[in-house]
Amino acid sequence: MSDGYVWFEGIPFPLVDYTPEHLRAMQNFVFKDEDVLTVSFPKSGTNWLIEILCLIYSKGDPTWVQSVPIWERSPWVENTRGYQILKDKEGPRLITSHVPIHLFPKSIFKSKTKVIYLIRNPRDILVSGYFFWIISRFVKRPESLEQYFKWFIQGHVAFGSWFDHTRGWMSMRGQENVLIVSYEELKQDTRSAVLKICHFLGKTLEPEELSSLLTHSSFQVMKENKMSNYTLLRGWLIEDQNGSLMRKGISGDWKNHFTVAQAEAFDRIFREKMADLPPELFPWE
Ligand code: PPS
Repeated sequence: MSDGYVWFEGIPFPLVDYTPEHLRAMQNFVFKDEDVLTVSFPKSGTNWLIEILCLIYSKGDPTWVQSVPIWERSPWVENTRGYQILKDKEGPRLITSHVPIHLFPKSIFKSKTKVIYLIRNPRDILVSGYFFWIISRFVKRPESLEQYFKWFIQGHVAFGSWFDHTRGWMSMRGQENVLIVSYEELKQDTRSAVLKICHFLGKTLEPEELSSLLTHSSFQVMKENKMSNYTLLRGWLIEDQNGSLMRKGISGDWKNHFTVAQAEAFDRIFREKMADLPPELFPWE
């Protein structure tokens, strides 16, 4: 442990619930064909997607999302608590991860596990991360957005470089068991994005089930749901007594926080690092 992170294979991980020993053991986790894996870089809207998946599996019935903490419904394979839950779980499992592809359990590449990779404008991820880490206790806390901007560009933030993470997981696009979903499409037309996810999972919802799903996964309802908004972790992982995962829930908030110079620098770096990927993969301005 050093520098406000647990380092493993050159990647910074959060301090709480992560150890190098566990991260090494996690690499032998065995995925089953019937599992559904959500993968994302932190602050991409992961918990929103988990809530949607839970409501697809409960056919819009909110009982599950209102009674079980979100991190137990779709545990993170890379943290010790999540792993404990997952290893004893029978039947199809919802599983979550932020781990970069090169450190991920290799069993994923041999299984038919359905993988959803969630992307979001990295500028919004940066801003969302900054405002969350300054109220949290489990990753290195930045002193200013300017400082966090530099760390983010260097990849010295939890789970490493967004650019490497995205390039790595995007290499699986086009495979039958892989779906790419963006925060922006979820925001723009949640219903259509949910139907796309249902189709990928081979699930159907009756109109009233879909309508209930849309209500219970909305920002306002999730913000009030203590099983999903992380307020249960206040005093432990979240220091601020008013702190919540649910901050603004919008696209484009970076425009309220980046200076013109930062916006230009980010554009330049994005172009350099992502030049060989088709621009249509990234549906944001
Ligand atoms: S984490 O801690 O990495 O798992 O965070 P993650 O869940 O990936 O991302 C948190 C951001 O997602 C927003 N969010 C939502 N937006 C819209 N609708 C819904 N229902 C929703 N649920 C979560 C949350 O507000 C964080 O984004 P910001 O920009 O900070 O508001």
